[in-house]
Amino acid sequence: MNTRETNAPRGHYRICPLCEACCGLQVQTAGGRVTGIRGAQDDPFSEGFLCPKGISLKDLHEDPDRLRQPLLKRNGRHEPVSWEQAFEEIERRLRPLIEAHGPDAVALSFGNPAAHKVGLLAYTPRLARALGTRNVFSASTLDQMPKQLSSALMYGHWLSIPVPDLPRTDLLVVLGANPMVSNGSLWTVPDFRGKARALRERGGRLIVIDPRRTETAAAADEHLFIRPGSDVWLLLGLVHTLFDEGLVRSSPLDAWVQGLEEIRSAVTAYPPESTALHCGIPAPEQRRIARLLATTPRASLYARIGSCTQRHGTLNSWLVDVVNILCGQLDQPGGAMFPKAAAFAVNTQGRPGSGRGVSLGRRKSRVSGAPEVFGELPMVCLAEEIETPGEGQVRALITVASNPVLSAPNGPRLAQALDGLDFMLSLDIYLNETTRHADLILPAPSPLEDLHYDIAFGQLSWRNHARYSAPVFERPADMPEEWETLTRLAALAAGADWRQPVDQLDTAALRQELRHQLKDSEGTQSEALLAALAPRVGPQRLIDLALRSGPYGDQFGRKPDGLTLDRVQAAPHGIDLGELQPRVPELLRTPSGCIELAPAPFMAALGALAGDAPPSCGPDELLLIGRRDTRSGNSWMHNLPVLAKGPDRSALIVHPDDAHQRGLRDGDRALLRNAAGTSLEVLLQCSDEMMPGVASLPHGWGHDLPGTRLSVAQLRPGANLNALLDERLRDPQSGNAVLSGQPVTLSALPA
Ligand SMILES: Nc1nc2c(c(=O)[nH]1)N[C@H]1C(S)=C(S)[C@@H](COP(=O)(O)OP(=O)(O)OC[C@H]3O[C@@H](n4cnc5c(=O)[nH]c(N)nc54)[C@H](O)[C@@H]3O)O[C@H]1N2
Ligand SMILES: Nc1nc2c(c(=O)[nH]1)N[C@H]1C(S)=C(S)[C@@H](COP(=O)(O)OP(=O)(O)OC[C@H]3O[C@@H](n4cnc5c(=O)[nH]c(N)nc54)[C@H](O)[C@@H]3O)O[C@H]1N2
Ligand code: SF4
Ligand SMILES: [Mo]
Repeated sequence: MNTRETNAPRGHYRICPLCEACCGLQVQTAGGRVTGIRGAQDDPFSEGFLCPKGISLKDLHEDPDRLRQPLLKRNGRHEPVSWEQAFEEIERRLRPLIEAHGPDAVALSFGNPAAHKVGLLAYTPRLARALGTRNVFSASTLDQMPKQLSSALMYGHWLSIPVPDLPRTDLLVVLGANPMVSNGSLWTVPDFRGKARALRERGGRLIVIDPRRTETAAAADEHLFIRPGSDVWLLLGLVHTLFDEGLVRSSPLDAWVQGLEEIRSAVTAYPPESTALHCGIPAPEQRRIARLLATTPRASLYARIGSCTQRHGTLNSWLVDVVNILCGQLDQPGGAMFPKAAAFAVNTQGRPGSGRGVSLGRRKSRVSGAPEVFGELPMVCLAEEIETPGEGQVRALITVASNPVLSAPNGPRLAQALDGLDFMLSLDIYLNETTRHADLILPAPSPLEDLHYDIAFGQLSWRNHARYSAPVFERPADMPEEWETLTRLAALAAGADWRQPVDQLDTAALRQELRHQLKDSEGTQSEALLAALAPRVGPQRLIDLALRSGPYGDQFGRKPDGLTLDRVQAAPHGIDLGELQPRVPELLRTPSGCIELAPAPFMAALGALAGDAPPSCGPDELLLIGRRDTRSGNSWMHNLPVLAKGPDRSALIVHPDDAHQRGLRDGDRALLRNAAGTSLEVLLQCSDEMMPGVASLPHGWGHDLPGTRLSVAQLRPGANLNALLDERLRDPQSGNAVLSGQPVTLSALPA
């Protein structure tokens, strides 16, 4: 570690780990404290942008509630213990469980921040392998698993996800996303607002389709309401129109696309005139959007979480790409393009142009038979796997940066299930709604004490780049880095000696991985690589390896001008690798070497759609959807004063007519109830930004549970949306949770 806090004022470059935008920040420090945080103007990727959450890194660093020591639960109370005691406790409690009940008795739950930290993302797979459990759960199945599945079947890898080439496009249609607030998702695009403004200034158009007139919609040329959970019908209407009106456009991609005729015949049953009845968007509007997408020279359709968290999330994710392909916009400048990450992208590894594709249907979850996808089970199955006795029952849980009590549907059921565990361990920085159930909590350094290189989001970036940031502050002497904690845990889980020096454990694990990946039975190649990477260890060694062997890398000397970690570190704001370039067929990893436009599982699901209808509700009910706020990040940033101040952001928004019908007014407190009779008290906000019949409530609130240590968040706890959502509703193909369009009733509070 080469950074030291000094008393003199100093500027540090830090990549923000708080959302997918990955902004470069300029952190000013003096006397060991943060004195200011700005956007780094010289960052070629984020160009000075930041949002209020970036500024909150100071509050996060200083938050007295942020854990600095392991906490062990004794007689119902969490008390600080040493790291040594903590690991002894894990050894005492976890090993016997594994020995008695086998590896599946331990479940893992990985949360959102685990995707944003190299020490977590690179090391959680090692923990999973060391445990050998099949019970792996993550936030992916509350989020983007449908898109991963559709990308895997279409292009051969689950992270081959096209993103709009916004700087060069003339038309962007946004479906079920609010990038003005979320700052982009499955699309790393700092300053979406500025880029969207530039699009409009050069004569381009932005169209938003959403049950709420969002912040993005308010800044767009057009907004169309869509009924929650009905996107598949709109998308089928668009595809139908493209064939029906002869709008399918040829492109350089045609030679690589397979399945066009299957799609053509499958959509004949879905003219916009009939899909309009389901999605609520009149047929002429659907036809107009299809024409615009097909005839605008450079255009793309982008869809995100609103389109994924539905019963037909996988079909939606697939059809979005089908539209872009039929319009000749995939892989074209100004259309939907595939980034080429400098490191860690599987779609830059192996033989270009074809691959093994993916295997599906390998197994099902024990209790409700939900699908395993990419080695994971749906998060909505976690509670039942803990509760249901029998062979393979989950008896211990390790959460890593995961707060499913607030973030997963039917959180209250899960909270109860957690109390039935024999052992629960949380790697987390707060004593919160989930970790209060843990027997032991292991904290982490603050983001300002941590180095950063983004493993995941280079693969989804608006522009290719390689950026690294060093820790701003040195971490406290007794605080291990997260990769060290995970390395020791993996050793412990595998029955090895976790007291060995952590560097040795890390090297042994990497040696094993290299030998496996390189099919290097003699070990000569692996040893040569390890020698070339020395003396680095930990994440730095993995980053150097990934950069050097990556598509821009120095190939360990074979391309002397190529990237190494030294080179990236030497560039004060990272290295710009230019605008996105066409990547088909090089990117493809399907067995056929083609883009699969009509994968068999999707065609079968489409066949089964006949006679289906979107979520509906009774005359007294509303359909509930979610929302995000600029000053909030999922379930865990409500304890940071700079974000928590100002108006209450946890309100339920409904159309004024829906409120009046129930005798309610803006600012009232009201009762929101689901079909099972669970109810929440909510603050009401009335606005015609809502589609009538639809109510919007943000997730991640409900900080009034006992046993937590969140002194700021507790002051304005908000209500937990997920307490109302039914965890049995899923996308059958990906197992993803259905978070949009569940019916609720709204009424005045009882006197
Ligand atoms: N400030 C802030 N930024 C965040 C986060 C945060 O909590 N706060 N969370 C981060 C995370 S983890 C993610 S995954 C991303 C998500 O990024 P986005 O996908 O942009 O997230 P949302 O803002 O929730 O936008 C989803 C939109 O879908 C709409 N919607 C709901 N139901 C439906 C439907 O049935 N059909 C259609 N078409 N639309 C629907 C909602 O009204 C909402 O506007 O944001 C990330 N960024
Ligand atoms: N109804 C509804 N539910 C949703 C959504 C929705 O739109 N609607 N969105 C879903 C989506 S997209 C997502 S991604 C999930 C997110 O839900 P989760 O995956 O549960 O993630 P967070 O809510 O961000 O909680 C993060 C946890 O990590 C901890 N943490 C923060 N930083 C660190 C760190 O540096 N190290 C460690 N070890 N821990 C840390 C926090 O204290 C917290 O416990 O929520 C999902 N839930
Ligand atoms: S948009 Fe905000 S939270 Fe996201 S990376 Fe940038 S500064 Fe951080
Ligand atoms: Mo997410």
